[in-house]
Parts: sequence; C-alpha cells; structure tokens
Amino acid sequence: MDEQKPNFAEEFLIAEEVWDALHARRAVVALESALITHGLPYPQNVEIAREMEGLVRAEGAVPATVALVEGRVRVGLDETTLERLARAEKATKVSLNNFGITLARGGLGGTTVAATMWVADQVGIRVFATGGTGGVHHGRVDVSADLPALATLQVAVVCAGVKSLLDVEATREWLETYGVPVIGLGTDEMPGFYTRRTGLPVDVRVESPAEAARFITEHWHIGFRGGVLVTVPLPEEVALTPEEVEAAVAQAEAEAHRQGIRGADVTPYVLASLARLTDGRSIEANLALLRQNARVAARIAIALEQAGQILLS
Ligand code: PSU
Ligand code: MN
Repeated sequence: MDEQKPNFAEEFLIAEEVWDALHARRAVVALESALITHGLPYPQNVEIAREMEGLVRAEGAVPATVALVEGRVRVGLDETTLERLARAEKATKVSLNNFGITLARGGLGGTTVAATMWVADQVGIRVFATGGTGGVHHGRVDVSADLPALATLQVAVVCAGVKSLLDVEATREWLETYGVPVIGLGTDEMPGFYTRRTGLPVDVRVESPAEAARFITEHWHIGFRGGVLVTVPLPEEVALTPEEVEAAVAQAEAEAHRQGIRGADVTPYVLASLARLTDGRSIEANLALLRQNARVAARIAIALEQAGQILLS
C-alpha cells in the first residue's frame, strides 16, 4: 500500500492487486457488473465475468471488476463476491442517480457503464471493457446516463456499439454534440452490438488497439478530460442479421410496453425477451463480443502503459 492519501472517499475498497498496478502505472482494465446482475442469466453471467478477467490477465493487464457491496465501492472482486452478485435476485442496477443511495442502503449493486466509468475515473483507471453502452431510446425521452458519463469522465470505453433497441442514429449524434470521439477498430461504421454495421460513421478507423491508444493519448494530452468510445464489431460468425434483430426487438418492446415496464427496467427486460426470441443466439453473440472487448481493452491499456500514459486520479 502507498502512504500517499488517495483523493477518493474511504468507502472505496480497492483490491491490492489493482492498487499496486495503479501505483506502478501498470495497465488496469475496469469491468462493469450490471451485465452480471441485470444483463445475463446465471450461470453465464458469472462465467463470462471470470472469463473476461482471465482474458485481461492473459494480455498482461490487471482486471478491476466494479460493484457496490454492503456500503463499499469495490474495485476488483474476489470469486465469492462475483458469485454472490451473479446469484443475487435483489441486486440494484446502479447508475449515477442511485449510486449514493444504494451505497447508503447497503446490499448489492451492479454498476452500469455510467457508474463504472465514474468509479474508474475516481481511482485512475483509464480503460474499461463492456458489451454495449446505453444511449438514446426511441420515443419517450429516455437518455442513458452512460452518455453524459462518456462526455465528462476520462475513460476509454471499449464496446460493440449500441443495440438497435436504442435510437442508434440519435445516440451517434449525441456523442458528436458532446465531443466524444468515436473510434472504429477495423470498421468505418459504428457497429450495432448484435450486428456489425449501422451505416453510421465513426470519427476514425484504426486497425489495431495500439493505434486506438495513440488517438486516446492525444485527445487527453492536449487537455480534453472526457471519455472516448472505442467500438469493435462483434465476430462475424455470431452476428445476427439486421432483419432478425429488428423483428425480435419490435416484439420484445411491444411486450415490455404491454407489461408496463419503465425506466431502468426496460433494457434488462428487452434483453431477456430477445434471448428467448432468438433461441439464445443473442446471448451467444453477447458473450462473444464481451470476450473480444476484454482483449481489446487490455491491449489498449498495455499500449497506454508503454506510452507512459497511465494517469492517476
Ligand atoms: N447493454 C448490454 N447489456 C447490458 C447493458 C447495456 O448489452 O447489461 C447495461 C449496461 O450496464 C448499461 C446499462 O450501462 O444497461 C444502460 O442502462 P440505462 O439505459 O438504463 O442507462
Ligand atoms: Mn434509461
């Protein structure tokens, strides 16, 4: 442990391995836990969480899965806690609005992209791997806190784009308005999570994680303190066709509407319906893209480490 007093609150409980890596300016990759508590069914959720940690390690970086556990902000989880989160039936989906409330109440909280980014930024983790971020929903005004988080928090988020259950075009416009660079790894188009294309442009196409790291570095070096979105199309062999996604999403959303599902419950509900409507193929796609994103994020973190770009909070 370092004697230097950290500038984040004492509620933070950082795994020793993560703490040591941060202080040695070594590569660390943040991982979210809302996908464990609300995104995927048991036991796939705990299996993929473990697997992502392993993939990050295999690349030479340290994984830091973030969650709220009994009044503490945990950064880096042990196996027992991971398993508890994965099995929890009453875990809270934690964004920014309910972060402090969930902490004060105790219990378990799965952190979304917004909440995980906030924690990463507080402790100085600059790279984060997830599946898809939230965005602008169709119809009613419902904009994910993931977007303002991307606009204001200094973290590079690796994802497979946003799902077509969101208004992808409005989401892409929002990112531009708020100055979030969108990088495409091996693609000129923003990927659409279950699909490899959306027809919407990225700001720059790169061919390697190291090249992405170069643009991230420059963005921050000149003084920007917001996020960067690195988008990676899911592997071709598990991609769904736009037609089947559209049909399944329309049906899932109609169901959600009939059931009166609102707010933060919409995404988890629609994801579960999609899994049913695609005979589990949406889950296979989700798992494959999570693996890939963990690897890419670790390689970006390593490239930042090599460039001396691990910036503490
Ligand atoms: N996309 C997924 N799986 C998920 C989520 C998004 O493929 O589990 C979760 C993420 O944690 C994301 C959150 O940050 O949903 C967005 O929720 P909302 O739209 O309520 O902000
Ligand atoms: Mn929402």
